[in-house]
Amino acid sequence: MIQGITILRKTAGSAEQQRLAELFEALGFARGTGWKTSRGEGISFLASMGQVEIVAGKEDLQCDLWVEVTDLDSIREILSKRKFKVIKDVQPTAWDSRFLVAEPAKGVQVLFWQKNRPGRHAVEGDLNARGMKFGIVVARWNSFITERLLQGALDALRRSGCREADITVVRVPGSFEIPSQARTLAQSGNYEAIITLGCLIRGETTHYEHIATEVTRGIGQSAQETGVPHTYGVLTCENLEQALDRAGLKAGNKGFEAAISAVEMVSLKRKTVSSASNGKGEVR
Ligand code: DLZ
Repeated sequence: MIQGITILRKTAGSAEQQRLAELFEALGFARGTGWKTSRGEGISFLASMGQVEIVAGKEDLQCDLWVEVTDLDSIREILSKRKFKVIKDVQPTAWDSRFLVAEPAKGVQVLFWQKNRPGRHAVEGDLNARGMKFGIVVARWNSFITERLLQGALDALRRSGCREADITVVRVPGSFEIPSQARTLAQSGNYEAIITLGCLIRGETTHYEHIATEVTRGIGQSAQETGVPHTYGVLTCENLEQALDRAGLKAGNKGFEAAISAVEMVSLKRKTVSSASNGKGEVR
């Protein structure tokens, strides 16, 4: 199983390395776990969305790192303000995007690019959770499954840059108790989103349908009435095998998905609330 992929690039010296780190922090990357020994230092950054791309054919742009961004012009501004070297200024690519290339440290070239969007683009939340506060409500019933969902959710939050101190985990007896606790957390005003995790298995649950309906309705109602985004990581399964699949075995981890959705919803809410309040309907 792949745990992570790291691109290593040696800098000319520590000053260059710090300068690179400064750039990535200015762009909103969250710091990962670095290391420092007598042999040197590694400063790591977490990418909120990562991919490995293997390219064949015609691609002339050779850079150490490619970073897709939502607003290339803001990146250009940050680079100028912080006096980072831009070696290729904003220009079109051959694939309906725009890019620029910076050299934030000697010999290290970073390409930033943004897809062209026809007309006015849709507003989307980002996946950077730095500075966001989350409440997680997790049911103890079927804890064999729900603890896996919780690990998935925590993993997603950490990887998108959320600090441990900004996450509160609350355990409730069963899924039926999730909505009321979710509402309590939402009403406290201390959290920007609530992530709900539980597991209902038809085989062992009398009135399965009623409980599932009630839990779903309760979570939705809490979200609507408090205005705090809630995301839904409650599995409703026929049997244990199906539950295991959805808790990380074969069909992803629903806890991970619920946490990523929470990050996106907080970001989206921040953007849309600020656009509503500036009166111009402008969202960046
Ligand atoms: C009682 C019960 C049953 C039978 N099955 C489940 C289940 O599959 N998943 C779950 O999260 N909770 C279950 N519960 C517990 C109820 O959700 C609730 O905690 C209790 O009925 C106490 O109110």
